[in-house]
Amino acid sequence: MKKLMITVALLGAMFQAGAQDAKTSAIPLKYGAQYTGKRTDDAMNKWRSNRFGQFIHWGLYAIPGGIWKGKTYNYAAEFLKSSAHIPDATWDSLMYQFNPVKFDAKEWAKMAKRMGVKYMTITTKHHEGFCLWPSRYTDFNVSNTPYKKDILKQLIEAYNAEGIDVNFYYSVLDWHHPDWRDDIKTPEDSVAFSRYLSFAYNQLKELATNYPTVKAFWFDGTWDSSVRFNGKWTYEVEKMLKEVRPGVIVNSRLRADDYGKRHKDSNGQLMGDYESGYERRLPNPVTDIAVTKWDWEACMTIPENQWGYHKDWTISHVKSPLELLEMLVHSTSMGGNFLLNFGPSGEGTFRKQELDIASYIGNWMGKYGNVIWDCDYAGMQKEDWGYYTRKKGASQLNMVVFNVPVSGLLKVNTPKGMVLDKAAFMDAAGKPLSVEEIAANQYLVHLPIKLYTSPQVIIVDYHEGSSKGSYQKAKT
Ligand code: FHN
Repeated sequence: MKKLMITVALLGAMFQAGAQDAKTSAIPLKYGAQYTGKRTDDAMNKWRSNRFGQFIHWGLYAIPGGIWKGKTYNYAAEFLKSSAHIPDATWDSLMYQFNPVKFDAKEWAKMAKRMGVKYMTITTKHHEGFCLWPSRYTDFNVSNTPYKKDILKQLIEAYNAEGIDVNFYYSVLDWHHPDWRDDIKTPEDSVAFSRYLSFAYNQLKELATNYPTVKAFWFDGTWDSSVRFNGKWTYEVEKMLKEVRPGVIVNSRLRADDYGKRHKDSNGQLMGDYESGYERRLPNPVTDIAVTKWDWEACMTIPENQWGYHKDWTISHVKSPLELLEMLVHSTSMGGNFLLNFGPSGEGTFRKQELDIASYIGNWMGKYGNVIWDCDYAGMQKEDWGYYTRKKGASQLNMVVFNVPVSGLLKVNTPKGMVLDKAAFMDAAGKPLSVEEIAANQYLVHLPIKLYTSPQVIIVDYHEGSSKGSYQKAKT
């Protein structure tokens, strides 16, 4: 019934909008996008310049690690409670086993620093409802485990000490809380869910207040109709967070507008400070190029779909360091951030594949991180050999080459007015590569013919001007 009423209201609003002056054909919204375009304040500029982040999914689900009573469940390990149909009380009792004796926040932060990430997003509370901080609003938190200590406090101190920003993931979906509802079917549902929304609001205010260096909130678990049709609550949460923590950044998964639209409101405007719908996928460099108009972030698992720790990674493809590095470069080349997920074990350790990936990417970032950090979409079409990035305001173009053609010739199609002057490998600046203009706004960069076993970075100097040669257009 509610959805029918909303549909009628939306149709009415659209009709009304149609009757309005063509220039303001927007549907009137109380809880739609608060602004259009990109934020340009210091906090958002820093978030954008970070480019590379570490996602960490850690909770009680790390203890069973996808296996229950000897049976392996192939679905995402953080969903084991539902995959294995585990009763609430049984699952909640895992709290009394949570004692990550090998957890060392400083070691985690040092690994992250070496990997080249500039921010880390930690699951403060995932769908299971267990809190990694001593929340005063629920006993289902780390202070009531054998471990006792505040995980968030240790992580924030350790990562901030390494110069890495910390953001909070928060799942609105909460399987543990008795007042959670995925849909409002009865007046009792409505009363209970209102209590739940107050609980979640208070927890979020607690997080924003007690951890003052938090830089962003990463909302999840907001897809159910109970949240979607509570646009007012989502609006009030974002408003509160930005009052408690001025400059704080909120992803697009929180807000819902007056009609239950998420990410983009009923007028197609992005809600939240960046688009966070790219999950285990990246925008297409051609068909999704519009994404460069706003800030966005892609989050990525190392296996096909494991966010929390799963004991058995043989059940799906495990992405190689090179695959993940290319995703990072791809994201930067389209003006987005790349958030790579790690799922520590119940003891607080990372598996060998995660450590190897961190080490490989870290070695590359140690040499070439300046073509990622503080870099953006270069405004040029994607080439077959790889990706362009460009530091804001610089008159240099970065070419990150993953696929060297057998010819050794890298074609560069420049926008009108860009003239290439010289090019050289980033780590061989003194040995220029040959740059040949072959047509209007078309060049070839000549590479030595040899086997390349890692992504090559070429820095190109250019100036504003027009092509030297005069090229006859074909008469067809
Ligand atoms: O269900 C969650 C999942 O466990 C994980 O947290 C991802 C991360 O983006 N979000 C949801 C699935 O879309």
